[in-house]
Amino acid sequence: NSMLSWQRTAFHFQPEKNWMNDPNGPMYYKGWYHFFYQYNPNGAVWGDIVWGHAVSRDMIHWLHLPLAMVADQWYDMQGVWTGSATILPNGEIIMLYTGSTNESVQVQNLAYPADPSDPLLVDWIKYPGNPVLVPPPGIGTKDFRDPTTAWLTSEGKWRITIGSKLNKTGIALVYDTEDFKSYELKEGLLRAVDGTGMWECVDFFPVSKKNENGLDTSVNGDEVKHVMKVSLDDDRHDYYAIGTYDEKSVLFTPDDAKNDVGVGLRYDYGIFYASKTFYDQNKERRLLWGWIGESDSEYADVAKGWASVQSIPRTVELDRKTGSNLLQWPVAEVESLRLRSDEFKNLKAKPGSVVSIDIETATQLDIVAEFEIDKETLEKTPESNEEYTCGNSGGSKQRGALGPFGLLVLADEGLFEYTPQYFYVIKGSNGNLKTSFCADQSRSSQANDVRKQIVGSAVPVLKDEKFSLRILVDHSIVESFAQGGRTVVTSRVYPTKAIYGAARLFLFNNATEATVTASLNVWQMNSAFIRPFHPDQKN
Ligand code: DQQ
Repeated sequence: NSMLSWQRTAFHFQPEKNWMNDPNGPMYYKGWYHFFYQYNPNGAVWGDIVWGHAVSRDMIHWLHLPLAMVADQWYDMQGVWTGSATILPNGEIIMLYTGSTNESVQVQNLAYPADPSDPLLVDWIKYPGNPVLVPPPGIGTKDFRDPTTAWLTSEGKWRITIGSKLNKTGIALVYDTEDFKSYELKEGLLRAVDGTGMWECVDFFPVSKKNENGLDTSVNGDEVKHVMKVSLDDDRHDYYAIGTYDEKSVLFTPDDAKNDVGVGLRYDYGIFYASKTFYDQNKERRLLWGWIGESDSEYADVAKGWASVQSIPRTVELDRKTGSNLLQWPVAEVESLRLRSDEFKNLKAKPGSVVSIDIETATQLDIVAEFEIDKETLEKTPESNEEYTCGNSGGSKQRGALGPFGLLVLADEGLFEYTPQYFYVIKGSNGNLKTSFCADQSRSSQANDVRKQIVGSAVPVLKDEKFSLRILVDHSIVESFAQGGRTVVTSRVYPTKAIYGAARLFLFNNATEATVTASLNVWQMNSAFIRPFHPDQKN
């Protein structure tokens, strides 16, 4: 359907057609990044789930490969669901995934490459003794899924965790294994949080307290903190907590009880779900993949013949300045797509103004921007006890003394359509600034069959920091990283006018008092090659 084809991405991963959801088993092997994903080969809606597979040298340019695993056994007849890869010290690859059986029971299965010498890992073998795990007593047969990457215990066993629930309490079960075929259920739970419901796609990994390097999943000790992430089936968002992992008691304890697993911090305050990290031993970093769904109707998905994209992989590290949140940032490889750049220095935006940013087209962009509020206004603005949350606000139209200000992306010349990515700043007690970062989708499209929310969250802005923003724009996708990736917001937007050459970029300042000074670097982005598979490419 060519009318809707502009919404396809230029540099975000997507299959040629049909439905995609969770990222599965990401890893780096013999020079290639492997990416598997939940895929419906038969249509643009969820169902008939199997594992799609693609490989890349840089996670930007992809080669699609044949389906890695299909639903051909009693133990995965209703779906080859989400799973994770573990690379053993001897280089062997272990894939654990959830199967929905012929009776719709959720079980865990083991698979491995048929030919480990094939860097593309085209063929996969399912272990004949599958399933290796069935729901334990007391756990619902449909509440037991998404095994993690395994990590080593100090006694040399492998440990995994699997999400579940007990009534409305989200829980993570823990198993130890020596051979990935037989498992011992540990007493107790890695974590349990009341009221959070089913925990899907649990992820558990260490981050360094010392530097920006990522760590292998098995690293533990004084120099690391642990991160636990859950995907809440009930509200469809990915929540993480930072804390400590006690191997002996098999327990994760969050640093801050308010920010426990499933109730505090989110990876992304927009649309981003079922994410999964892996350790990239090639470049010593931890990378995060997340499923970015659609905000349009199922009807529109069927009409366009596809649904969902994947985020640009993000590096994840502990924010060593705050110590209390992660930093996410698009992998450096995406910068290889940068073409011409336009630089704008010290643009002044008066209260209540919109300034056109003179670049050619604005559908494929990488934007780096910094903003400052004029000091005089900051000083004379009275302290206020206003509370602001993006979702309950009037979006970019709600005016305060010091904000909102930011950028209008995917806008058309006449401003019939635009999607503000903005900061809202409040001068609180003792002159401390409280900052929110939000994306306002309410005027993103004149179409009426799409969801248009105002989303975002508080973002720490430390003393002497400017307000900073990185935005990737790719047709219907906007990924925004505020303050170096402390707060991230991804939007899917479906403009009808701001498409192709008609898309524009604007600076705006809707504050009533402050003048904002902005400096921007805007790159036009090349399209990535995403190539279909041809059988003769196999060898
Ligand atoms: N998607 C998979 C499940 C997982 C869910 C099925 C999360 O394994 O819990 O497609 O989106």
